[in-house]
Amino acid sequence: MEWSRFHRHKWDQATTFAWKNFSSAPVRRMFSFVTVLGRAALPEDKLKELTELTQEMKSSYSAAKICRYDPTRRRLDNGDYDYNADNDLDNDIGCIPTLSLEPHLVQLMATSRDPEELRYVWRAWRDAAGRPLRGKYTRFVELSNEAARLNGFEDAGDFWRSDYETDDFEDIIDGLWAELRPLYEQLHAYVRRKLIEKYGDTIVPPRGPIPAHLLGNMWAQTWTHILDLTVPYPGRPSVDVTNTLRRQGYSPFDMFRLSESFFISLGLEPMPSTFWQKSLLIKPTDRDVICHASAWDFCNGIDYRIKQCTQITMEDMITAHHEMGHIQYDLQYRNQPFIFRDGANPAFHEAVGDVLALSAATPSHLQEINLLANVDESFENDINFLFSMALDKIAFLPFGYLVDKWRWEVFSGEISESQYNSRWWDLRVNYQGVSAPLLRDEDDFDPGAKFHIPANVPYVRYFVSFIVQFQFHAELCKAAGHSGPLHRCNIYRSAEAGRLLRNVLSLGKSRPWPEALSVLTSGRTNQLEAGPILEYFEPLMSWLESQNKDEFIGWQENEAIVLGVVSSNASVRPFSAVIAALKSPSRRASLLSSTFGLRVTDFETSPVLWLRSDSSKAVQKDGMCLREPWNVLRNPTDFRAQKPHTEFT
Ligand code: KAW
Ligand code: ZN
Repeated sequence: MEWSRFHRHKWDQATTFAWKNFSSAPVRRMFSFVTVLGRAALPEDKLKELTELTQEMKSSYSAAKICRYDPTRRRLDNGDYDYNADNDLDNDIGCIPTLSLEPHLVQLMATSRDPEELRYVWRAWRDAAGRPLRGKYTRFVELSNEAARLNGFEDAGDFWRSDYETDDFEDIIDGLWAELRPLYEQLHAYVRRKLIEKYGDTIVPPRGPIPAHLLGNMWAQTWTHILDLTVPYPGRPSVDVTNTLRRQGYSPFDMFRLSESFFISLGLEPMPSTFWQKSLLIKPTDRDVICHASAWDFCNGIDYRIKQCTQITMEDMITAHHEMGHIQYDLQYRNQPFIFRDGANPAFHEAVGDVLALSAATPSHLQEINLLANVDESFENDINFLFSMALDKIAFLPFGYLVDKWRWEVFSGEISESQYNSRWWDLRVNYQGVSAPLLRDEDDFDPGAKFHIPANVPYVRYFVSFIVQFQFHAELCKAAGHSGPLHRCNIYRSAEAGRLLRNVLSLGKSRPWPEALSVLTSGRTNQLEAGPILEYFEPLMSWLESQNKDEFIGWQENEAIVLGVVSSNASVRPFSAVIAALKSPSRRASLLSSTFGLRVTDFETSPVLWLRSDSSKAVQKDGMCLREPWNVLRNPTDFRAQKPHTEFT
């Protein structure tokens, strides 16, 4: 509130000038930033409401906890977890939710290979973190739009996109995704096959989207934690150094020191002493904190901090580099005028630490710092390394894109409140090729179960970052005199690479980002380009294509495998028709024996259906015709409006 008042005061002063006619371009640029008020444009009462709303959503998300999975209880006859009973039972036995996202659920999603347990955790997290936010989010959207419109933008999405200072931003990223999608589809098809080998084709559909709970991550956004299930050439030294870090007794501070040493090796800034005194690098045990990693610039030239509930894992070591990249950028532009102390665009800020991590994670560097035994530069080792990088960098892309695609459409009104969740899943299926492992409906609010939605942090920055960081990598490698394939480049100790990086970062936001790209590339380009990331992964792309020769590439939505939970008052067709059939023992038997994907146990006691739908294959059996496109089942609120698709004759 204090900041908003100050900002409004500065705005009052700035708008008295006819600044658009000023001759100095940097001064015009300064004015163009100061004269956008953001949410401070709202009247006092609404500003307060919006601020409190955001705070509440963030706290609610951060305090969310779930109960432990108990495989000995609450199971149905067929072994499935009994979702309908769990709330009642929770009350009966007084379960106290104790598991928080970081570290418990992150670790569970990463390491559990029990699909029942994974599905329980996946759902319980969304019940605890997403659902309660739905109402608040609706109001939040209204107020955010109101603020954006007071600033002359069409809506809050339009306002966010203005950070990128270009009119065709959506077309640009759409084009980048189109270039990268073939690589994603190859990775997707290969991973799907490996998951079928592990879990079977009754859980993972050979031509369908991958169930979202099996990819090692709560949001299926990066897939590095299923490397063990998918590694191209098993039996070689793992490029995941988690165990080595633990064996060598690394502490969170050691991991940040390690990251710092990489920055210093390039001739960049060490962390100031206050950083080491005031950062919070270990999760406190005496209170709830927002564990999602963040980096803070207190704008006084001395105080810079990171907050991260650091675990000793390779993933968190990479995150340490990522967060320290934010601080390094802050340090590099600290001598700019206040208004220019920011990234050239939000994606640049996200990219800095990742650029270093691209070198730091190479097998040759890990050897150099004693985290990996000798690895020869064989084809197989290269593919293993590239594959593990792809589980991070390529798997992430569609998620990085769709989160804000969803928000832009919510802000513009294209997605109404009654479609929040179904449209989220449309995007998840279409872009990522992942499906909800069980039915979702419009009481759920699955976007809210991802930090950046309640915390109101724009997300497309990560998509752009994941592309532009490879442009950085390629240029810094050139500066460092690297020759050979891009994925083997390690810029450690290169003063030349450090100098080039410093030149770009120290500009802050004083010039439009295309100029910063121009500095980076010595004038070769001022645009976002997919070329370098494609070049980096080229050997993997060829390998995946050869592995996937006989594979179905892509996914058909109606092949998804979904666990449907049918409530007993399902009076609506098509479920009512299914239920009627299930209540008749003879019909039930025929359904049970069917191979086309409807599996049920005793319906009277366990109203749970396994549905594998396929509208292209209408099933005729014992006089029954069952036709059930998955998109009808996925969203019960949807199908109420539609003509029933299921016929029992
Ligand atoms: C990701 C990014 C890099 C490497 C691996 C990754 N895996 C997934 C991601 C994307 C994303 C995620 O977790 O979904 N990563 C983050 O959210 C890292 C956190 C952050 O460093 O980006 C942080 C988010 C944040 C913003 C505002 C308040 C609280 C948290 N951003 C910053 O701290 C930050 C600091 C300075 C300038 C801009 C942003
Ligand atoms: Zn970040």
